[in-house]
Amino acid sequence: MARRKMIYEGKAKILYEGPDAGTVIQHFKDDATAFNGEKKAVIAGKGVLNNRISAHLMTKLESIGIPTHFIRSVNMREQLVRRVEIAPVEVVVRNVAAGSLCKRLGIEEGTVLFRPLVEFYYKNDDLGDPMVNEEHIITFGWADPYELEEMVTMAWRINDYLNGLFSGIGLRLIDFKLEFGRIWGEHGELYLVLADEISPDTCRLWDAKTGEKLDKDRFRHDLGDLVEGYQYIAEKLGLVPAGGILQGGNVNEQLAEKLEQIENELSKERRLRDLKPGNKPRKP
Ligand code: AIR
Ligand code: ASP
Repeated sequence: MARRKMIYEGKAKILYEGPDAGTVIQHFKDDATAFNGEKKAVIAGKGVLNNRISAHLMTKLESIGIPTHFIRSVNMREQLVRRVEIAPVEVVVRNVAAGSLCKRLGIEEGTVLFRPLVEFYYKNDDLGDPMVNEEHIITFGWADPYELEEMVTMAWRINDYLNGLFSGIGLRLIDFKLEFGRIWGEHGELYLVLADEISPDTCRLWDAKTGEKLDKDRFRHDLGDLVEGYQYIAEKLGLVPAGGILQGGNVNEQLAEKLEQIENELSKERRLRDLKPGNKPRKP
């Protein structure tokens, strides 16, 4: 393959220039980090599973009218996405208390919140992604009031939809983090789309019956094999066959490529789709 130009390397993903203007290849690494990069490991299979899970969830969300950056899967570790400018705001939605909410406010882990809680964090590694409120976001221009409103509206819809999807397969969606990106249209209009990834790296998912934690908390708090948890989620979503895609600790590449082909067959006509009309274009 011709040398590709790298645009950005993050903790868990690399972005390369895509084949067409306005596109990017999003590559999922096997690297796992936690606590702002303090804890690190390379975990075989993580990238492949996150790529598949995120592609699937983005496609589902697109089908209910959430505009996303996702275009199509390229191979077992990579997907073609639209090039966006990421807003430096992480939107977290919580249904059940866990993680930093418990730490910060002394709430018992597992407490069901009487309504979903939306929080904002300033995306800045040097500062450790501090929690901020709407006033900070608007004062410092990280997003404008219209964008913020759109982000929250989308976050609520995504939460409703994903809650249903996961509860239907015996999983509880505890919380998750979203990132949004801006795309400029031909006439200078601005669109906001869901970007980054939705995967067990960015969601907490517990088994509904046993309460077992299946997400990245396994790595953060040494709760068990990370890939086993991710594979279980992918299996429940119908994305990998029972037994998973690992063979003796390594990815069964032949099987993974075959699954990718099937997925792309299904989405052959899913090329550069039009941006969703529900996402009102407006002047920046
Ligand atoms: N998250 C936040 N920053 C990075 C990530 N991945 C996700 C976590 C968790 C949710 O946001 O994976 O699902 C809330 O995280 P926390 O640490 O604030 O409790
Ligand atoms: N991915 C982030 C980090 O490396 C946060 C996390 O998921 O814990 O610190």
